[in-house]
Amino acid sequence: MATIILGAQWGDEGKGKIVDVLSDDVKLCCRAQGGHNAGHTIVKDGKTFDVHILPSGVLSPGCVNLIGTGCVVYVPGFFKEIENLEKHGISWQDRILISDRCHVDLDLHTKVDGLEEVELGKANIGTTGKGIGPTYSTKATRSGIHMAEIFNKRLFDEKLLNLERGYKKRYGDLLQYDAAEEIARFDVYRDRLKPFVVDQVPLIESIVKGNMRILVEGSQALMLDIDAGTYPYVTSSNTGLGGVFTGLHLSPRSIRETIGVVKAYTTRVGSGPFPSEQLNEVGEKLQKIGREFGVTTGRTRRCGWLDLVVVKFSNAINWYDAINLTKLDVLDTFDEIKVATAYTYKGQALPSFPADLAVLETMEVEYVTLPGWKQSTVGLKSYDELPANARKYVEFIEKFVGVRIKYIGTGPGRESMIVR
Ligand code: 2SA
Ligand code: GDP
Ligand code: MG
Repeated sequence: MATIILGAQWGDEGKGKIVDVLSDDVKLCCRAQGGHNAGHTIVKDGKTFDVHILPSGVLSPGCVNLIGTGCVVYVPGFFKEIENLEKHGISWQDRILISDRCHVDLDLHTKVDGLEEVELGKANIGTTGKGIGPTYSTKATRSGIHMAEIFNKRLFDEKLLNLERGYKKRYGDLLQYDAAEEIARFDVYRDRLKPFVVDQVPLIESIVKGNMRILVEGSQALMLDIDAGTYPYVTSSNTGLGGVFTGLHLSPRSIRETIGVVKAYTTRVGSGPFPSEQLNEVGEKLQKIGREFGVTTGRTRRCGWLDLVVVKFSNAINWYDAINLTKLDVLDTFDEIKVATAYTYKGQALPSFPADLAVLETMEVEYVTLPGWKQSTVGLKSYDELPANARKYVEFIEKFVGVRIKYIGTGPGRESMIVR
């Protein structure tokens, strides 16, 4: 049976931490979508560890980790992460698998990602520059290369050169790319990759039929979902519940629990609408205390109050059984805490998060103000220890969204967690 962990806002809610905590007891931890654009941080025994394409279950010794079919894989980045595990003395042998149906994110895609952003000018998406959009694009136009094809050199080389030819037609000399160099690198990767690449279909089937536990780690978050998010300011995969089924071929009947990860305030990295953004000292304070920097790119994350319209919207799509509220401790020093509870447009309350960017730009956001608790919650492990106003904050969210808050984060370390 599968436990599914999904980001409920614009990402970086702290998915890595809960996945690490829960992966102690599971047989298989899987990523279903995205690529090395993701940055998931785990703090264990005081040491900080970031993963990008590897699932966060990799730090749990008994857990096998699968990069599922719906993911895109940048092979040099994959090996760099393996080397990082070795550097930290983490054993990984026989515990890391890649689906043979994953699409390959080439250096060529990375270059094209950069060119597309330049082409968009001021309207750029603010991508991570990791080639994610172009790789999903070539997958959809059926010109991409999937993992299994790496092992047929003639086919791989031919497809890569075809892709290069197509992009050259579009970008001419703006595309500075050395196909021969990338081909030569794959000549080396070919043998190194072989032991990692598997057919995930019988693997998932045997784990589900054997009644073993699976943990699914979402990357990015619902508001960056290509269908449900703030399009076009989204990533190129289905980051919501749907992506789990297409990316892993799991049956909906095998879901045990879906957990939405909600940061106690909101952040967003990259361009696009952000109704509760605070371009003032509140935003700066959240950014500073919360150490809100991109794990993959180092970019400063935009910050604002918790937006419950967003959380309700993501719950309407992902159907959370429980919420993990993270980074509650970051709010410890605020006198008052605001929470966005409604949007109004032309004097009318909007029923849900709107699709139209023009509406998002001009609508008004309504807030409820709650008293702060002005007391440290850092490292607290039991709900009763929380100050009364912190409990009121938690219960306000719970009641508004209608989902039980089962886990509460009170610090980056895996031990700083309240389980209710
Ligand atoms: P892309 O590169 O095509 O997926 O970018 C499209 C949008 O998706 C956003 N995106 C992310 N948002 C939050 N966190 C992500 N991972 C890194 C992190 C981000 C970083 O954990 O901090 O280091 O900058 C992530 N990955 C993609 C992206 O910002 C675009 O808005
Ligand atoms: P992810 O992409 O959802 O896995 O989240 P990131 O790792 O990109 O960003 C979350 C950041 O918050 C990381 O630096 C975590 O170590 C940190 N973090 C997670 N939970 C908590 C918490 O409850 N309190 C504090 N202070 N930090 C946390
Ligand atoms: Mg992240």
